[in-house]
Amino acid sequence: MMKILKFTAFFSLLLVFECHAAVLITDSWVRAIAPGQSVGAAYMTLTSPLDSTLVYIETPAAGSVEIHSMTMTNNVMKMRKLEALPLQAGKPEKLSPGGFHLMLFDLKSPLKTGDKVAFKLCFKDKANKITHQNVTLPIKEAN
Ligand SMILES: [Cu+2]
Repeated sequence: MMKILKFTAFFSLLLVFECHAAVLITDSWVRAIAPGQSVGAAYMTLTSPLDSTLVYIETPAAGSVEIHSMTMTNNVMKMRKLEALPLQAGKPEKLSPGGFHLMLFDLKSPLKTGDKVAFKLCFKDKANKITHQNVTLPIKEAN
């Protein structure tokens, strides 16, 4: 009896840890683009319960995905590729038009409003452990 209880307690701890380790992904969407364009953008708010880093993103919809920052310098918009996006525990990191975004290159097909795009996000924790999260984003018009 004792053994079973101990095992159950251990297992619940594992479950709790797993749940808490997941990054909360909200306000996520992909910008609709006209046919013929090969580059797109995706946005989302990432809230990690623990210090973590977004290190890699992939989607079957694009050949490659990069993390970009966008800044205004002397009225000129500048985009810069980031190798990774650090996430502070509990602090929402917003990827939105005019700021951080995911840039989608070599799009396989047009991004039409109403369709959905699947993404796989890879996060690295402080112990360098990599975890993956799958998320599906709706395609919307930018307002
Ligand atoms: Cu960009």
